[in-house]
Amino acid sequence: MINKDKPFSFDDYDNENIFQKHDDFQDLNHHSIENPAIYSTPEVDDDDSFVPTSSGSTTTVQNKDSNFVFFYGTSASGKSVILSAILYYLNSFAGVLRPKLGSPNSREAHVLLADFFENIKKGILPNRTTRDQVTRLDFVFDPNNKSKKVPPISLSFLETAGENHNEISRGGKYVDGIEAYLNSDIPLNFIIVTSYDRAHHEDAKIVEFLDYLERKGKNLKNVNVLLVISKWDKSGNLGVDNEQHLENFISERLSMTNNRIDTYNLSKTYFTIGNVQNQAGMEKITLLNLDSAEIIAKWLYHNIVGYDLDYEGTFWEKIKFSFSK
Ligand SMILES: Nc1nc2c(ncn2[C@@H]2O[C@H](COP(=O)(O)OP(=O)(O)OP(=O)(O)O)[C@@H](O)[C@H]2O)c(=O)[nH]1
Ligand SMILES: [Mg+2]
Repeated sequence: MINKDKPFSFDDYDNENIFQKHDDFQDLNHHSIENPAIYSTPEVDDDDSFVPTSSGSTTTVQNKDSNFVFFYGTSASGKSVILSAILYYLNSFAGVLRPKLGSPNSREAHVLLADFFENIKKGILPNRTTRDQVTRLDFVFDPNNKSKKVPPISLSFLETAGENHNEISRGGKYVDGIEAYLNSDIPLNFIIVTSYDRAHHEDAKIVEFLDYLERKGKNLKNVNVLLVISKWDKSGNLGVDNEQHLENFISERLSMTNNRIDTYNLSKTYFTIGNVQNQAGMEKITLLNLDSAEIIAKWLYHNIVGYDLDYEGTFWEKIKFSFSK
């Protein structure tokens, strides 16, 4: 399914100008969200009291020229591990991932990325995400595949703590920092994470989230949503024997979610970071397996660009160009 919104691609820009967009970029942590619509209280004349009104939304998203990836999942469902595995895969095997030029990520986001890469190689899992903070990681991903059909893209990952996602249950709302992204007219891709061992408790919550998106005016038929069953290694296997295995799991344990997925034709997959073992009270990765991270990364790229990351066009393109000379 392709984003209706036009993906942000560097093909649309002349490189000279892109690097001049510095002032678009603020500190990319939650400082990036300002409150332009909140008026300060004016001096009040005794006889003529005046209460300022705020116009609509009080928070806006800065720098919308990107493809946003929003993770949904309860605490410890595995969101940060999936994010770090996707980043690691993109940067180590599929191409180069670099912080977006002119958009110095907040120090915190830089630290997060450096930690991810350093730790994952040592088998150390990422730290738990801090509540109420939206960490925004802005990158340019430059694929190794040099086909013209496989352009560099801009990716902005939104990392939030699972605790925040509990806030939307029973008609609640997210903190403003998260709401701002969901209210904005930006290309959003959603990765919904629930784990192998907890999925059966989270069926209703996931449906609530999908309803929430619809209330926000997102037509699920046009939005990219991927359901990921994380910690699949807990099944005793690093993969699935066949597609039916995953289908059965989802229809048994997540029947309501499954129903929505089928209605809206959304995507589903599983994820595992490899083998995880408890060593002296601490969970550590004892075998790193990036196969499922690769599937998610490729899903993302395909949805944004409309072509596969490993699109085999280069050879034909070369022939075409040599003929047309
Ligand atoms: N066996 C196994 N355990 C995993 C896997 N991924 C994550 N875990 C475990 O789940 C824990 C939580 O993972 P996180 O990615 O930090 O979870 P999160 O959803 O980001 O949690 P919050 O930041 O609290 O919202 C990890 O510390 C691991 O112990 C996996 O693929 N396999
Ligand atoms: Mg996290």
